[in-house]
Amino acid sequence: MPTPVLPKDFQWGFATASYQIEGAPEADGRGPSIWDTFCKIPGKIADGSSGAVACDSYNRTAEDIELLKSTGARAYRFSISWSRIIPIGGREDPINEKGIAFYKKFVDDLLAEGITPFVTLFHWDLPDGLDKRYGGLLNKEEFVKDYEHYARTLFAAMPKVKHWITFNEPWCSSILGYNTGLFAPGHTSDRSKSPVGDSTREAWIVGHNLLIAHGAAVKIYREEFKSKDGGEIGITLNGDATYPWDPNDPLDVEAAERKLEFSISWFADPIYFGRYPESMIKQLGDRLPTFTPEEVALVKDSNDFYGMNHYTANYVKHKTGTADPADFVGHLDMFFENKAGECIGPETQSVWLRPNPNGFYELLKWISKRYGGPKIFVTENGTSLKGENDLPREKILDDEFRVEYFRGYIGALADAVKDGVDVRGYLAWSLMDNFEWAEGYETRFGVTFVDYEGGQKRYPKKSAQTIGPIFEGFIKKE
Ligand code: GBH
Repeated sequence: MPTPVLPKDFQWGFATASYQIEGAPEADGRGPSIWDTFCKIPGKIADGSSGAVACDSYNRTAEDIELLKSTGARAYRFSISWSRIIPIGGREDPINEKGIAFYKKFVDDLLAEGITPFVTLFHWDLPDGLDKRYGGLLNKEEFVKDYEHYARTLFAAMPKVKHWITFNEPWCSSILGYNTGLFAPGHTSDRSKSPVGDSTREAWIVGHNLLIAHGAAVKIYREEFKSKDGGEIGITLNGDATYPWDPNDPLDVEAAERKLEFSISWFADPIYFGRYPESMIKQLGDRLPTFTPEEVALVKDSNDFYGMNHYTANYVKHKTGTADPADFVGHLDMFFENKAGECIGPETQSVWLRPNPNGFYELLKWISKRYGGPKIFVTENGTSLKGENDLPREKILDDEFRVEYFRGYIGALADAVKDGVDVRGYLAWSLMDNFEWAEGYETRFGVTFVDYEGGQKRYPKKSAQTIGPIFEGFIKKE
């Protein structure tokens, strides 16, 4: 029997993101996003696909809510497509009332079923108009003002939303969008992949701009909405756990810590302490932007909660010599095996993902300690399965590996709470199989199978029915 350690009102449920599930890119006046544009470039998406249809969720909100109800979920995290709200994107561009009406109704429908909405304002699908007009995320002056306007429009339209997330994984928007070029808009120094980009500089500028935009939106929410609407707002950061490759080598121990700083503290240190981590300043020098005093005032203390996305872990080995100017991990190597030859976890369909629940426990403790015990919502956690897409449907529905993943990770979460970490919610990734960005549809993360060949029909997998009972065992009854 599990010990009930989680608070009575613990918010557990599932997560998705607009471009990954909605489809309907031209419905009701939506404008194009940078992902619509990126998917059209040959070679960028593994199976040559796009989010043009995806799960067709724009036309199936009632079905998705039924799906949530069937799992017993208490909460649902989804993101809003900016270009449905403001098709071109800018503060002087026309607002699309139909887009607002769609999300307002969705929130009302969720609340009518007793499901708490967690709303992400930005999950990577920047209006293409802003990228074309002024360089999108690279342009601090314009982007911050446009994001403020977009955020304020939604805060005003949806007072019933009590949990706002400003940005999903700014690390990905910065590094994958502007260093490796794996994600839209695909900037990189590698001229065989992109005609534009400087991997040594742009990502750090974009990260800085996202931090300022986050701080600006939080200020607006706190000053204009919080007292009457009573909600809370924070940012969601990704971060994989780390272990030293050789625990007896102090340089590997240091590198494992540095890897966390380059992924998590890049954003969390400015938000909790008002400055970038020393390790980043040291390695990046003047390529890392500096905060003006006004920017520090905006960014410091701008989280009502810490949104944590977490999937996997790595063994980390220090590198010698000077860092490559395009390096973004902290001048180190990552492995799935340590010096003793121990394997971190079994293979999945995602090359970067190996289940390691203990890493989740360790990282929850690390975040809690470093940032003074913040209230944490785990806003994503989940896994793909090696070869899942090649199995017949009946086999896909029997996803024991994913069930085990959730059992391990939720158990680790409960242990961390028992040991003093303040976790208030958990949203599994994902409610259903969906467009897995550059991996297309070949990689599935859903607790629900989506039949892309059969009219996007949904079939719950075994894992859809197991998260609820696991949580109910850990949640206090009073
Ligand atoms: C999340 O990111 C996203 O928020 C979500 O949209 C997505 O569907 C889900 O994960 C599953 O992938 O290519 O070797 O450089 C997870 C964090 C961080 C995982 C970057 C992949 C890229 C490793 N991601 N990482 S690599």
